[in-house]
Amino acid sequence: MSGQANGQAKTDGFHLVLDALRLNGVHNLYGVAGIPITDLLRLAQAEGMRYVGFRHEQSAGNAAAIAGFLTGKPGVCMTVSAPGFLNGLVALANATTNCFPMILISGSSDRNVVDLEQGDYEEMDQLAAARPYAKAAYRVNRPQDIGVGVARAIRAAASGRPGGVYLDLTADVLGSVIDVDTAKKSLIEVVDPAPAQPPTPEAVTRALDLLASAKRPLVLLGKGAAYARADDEIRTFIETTGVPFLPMSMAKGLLPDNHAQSAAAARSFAIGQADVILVAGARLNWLLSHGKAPLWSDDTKLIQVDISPTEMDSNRAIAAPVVADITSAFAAFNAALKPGRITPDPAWIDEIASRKQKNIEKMAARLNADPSPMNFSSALRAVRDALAGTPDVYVVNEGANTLDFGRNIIDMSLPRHRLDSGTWGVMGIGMGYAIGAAVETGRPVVALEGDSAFGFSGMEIETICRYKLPVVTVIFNNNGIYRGDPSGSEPSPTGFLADARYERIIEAFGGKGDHVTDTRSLQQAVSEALASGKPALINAVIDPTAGTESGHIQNLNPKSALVTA
Ligand code: ADP
Ligand code: TZD
Ligand code: MG
Repeated sequence: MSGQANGQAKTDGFHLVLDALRLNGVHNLYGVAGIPITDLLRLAQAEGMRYVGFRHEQSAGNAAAIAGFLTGKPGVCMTVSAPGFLNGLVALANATTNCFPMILISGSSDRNVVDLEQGDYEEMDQLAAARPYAKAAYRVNRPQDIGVGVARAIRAAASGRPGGVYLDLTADVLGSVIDVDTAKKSLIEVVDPAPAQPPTPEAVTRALDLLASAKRPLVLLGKGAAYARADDEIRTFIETTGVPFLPMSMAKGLLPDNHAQSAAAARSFAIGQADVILVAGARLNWLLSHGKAPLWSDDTKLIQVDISPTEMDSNRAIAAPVVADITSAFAAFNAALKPGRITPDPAWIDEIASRKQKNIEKMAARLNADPSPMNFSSALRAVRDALAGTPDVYVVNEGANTLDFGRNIIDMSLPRHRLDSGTWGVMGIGMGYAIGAAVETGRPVVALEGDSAFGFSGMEIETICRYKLPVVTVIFNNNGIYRGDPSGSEPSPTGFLADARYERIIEAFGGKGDHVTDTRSLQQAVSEALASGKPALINAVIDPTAGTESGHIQNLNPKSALVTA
């Protein structure tokens, strides 16, 4: 705390905000500097906090959001007023959509001017703008309320279903001076910010009874299960019961993808034919076809474990709802399991195994081909081989084909190591997630980026080089969104400049750039870049005709009988 005035020890809003955050275990900040937060960020650094400065608030916000997913504590992003806030708001909304705990703190202009719309510098009613896109939104109007504001933001972000919280700090509050004694008393150390929510015994019995009645049971794990850090409880349950499991994209690695009970290579068959499915930490949204035909059978009975009570029955009937946190729920399941009570029919296990085998063989033929130019399968096989033996590398993945092929080809063996476009299928998370993961974990990150996807946050390559982060970005360069244009044609809505030399972007900032056209060079470039621990960007040239429109979700494009193009 700072200075003296009139013989009394004084502090100010700047100091108090940082004191409140540190008291609650926040030591990393992500953001972009400017009025009115520049001094706040300088002070944070001076006081030993880690501040990572970005080129665009959306990436800073994405870094904070993924920090939340990776640590289980809200990640914090700081922005300037109006436009900086709005840039960060996309990331806040994305965090809320994905159930990641995050706090967006923005400085705001003087209330007396903003509220009368008198045209202040960067004027905007940020609180009102944030509210529809955040789990909660608060404004601090007096320095003695900073402690409460931060405490409320932390609780709202982390408890129950996690999400993004907006905290508005007026320029006035930041600059206000108050007594150290008053300030100290106003701070709150949040006790138990994400309290356990154990299931009721009835819910546990109902769920296990239903699972025990099943011949063809299946467990479906979502990123909420990964977030819950119930790694041991889930693994024990699955291995004790012998029930096959399927991970959603960001739940990959909760159990290793090469686990004998993984049904991932027989996904449609397993979902379609199961008689009871236990869904844990996954919503039955578009990513799961809303739990409806043709992927799902109407006869399948569902158990759902989720911390949010209103998730139950949201898309189809849930026969056995278990409203609880996943760690408590699986601990309760394990405690109540009687040996031999839940036993999948051996024919079911055999059927899944033989489907898996067939699909793996089919995929192997595609993976082993070595076309020139490379396609998505061959290039991702090269990346997979480069990653083999280094399970503790974080994988960030966005794009359309790059994402869909990447999810299937790159196996994960550790939980919370795959970070991707998530619930919105959003582009632009790549560099922010990569930076957040590198900063929070200190581990290497490989970002597998469609050339379009990369463009949304590509300037953050400078950030990666500035902080010397071990991030290896691989651009799957097929000259466009889904595909490239034929040479000589006018640029189409999806086509980009042919043969763009993305690797030169990182060279401008002193990083290592590579331009590769074959699988052997790609594998070698990824291996070397990871071993160096230094920023690298590999421009992998992919056949511009290799991708399909919209990747695996072409069916979601609206169709009209009148449009034939
Ligand atoms: P995916 O995209 O992997 O299918 P979703 O993001 O759709 O996963 O679903 C995550 C779900 O997990 C949300 O419904 C959320 O409420 C739930 N969830 C998050 N954390 C926990 C937790 N600790 N315990 C139980 N459920 C949780
Ligand atoms: N804008 C935002 C923020 N998110 C989006 N998902 C889109 C636009 C639409 N979109 C997709 O859904 S995928 C994609 C866009 C623009 C890019 C696909 O091209 P890519 O990947 O180069 O990243 P592939 O490998 O060429 O398919
Ligand atoms: Mg592309």
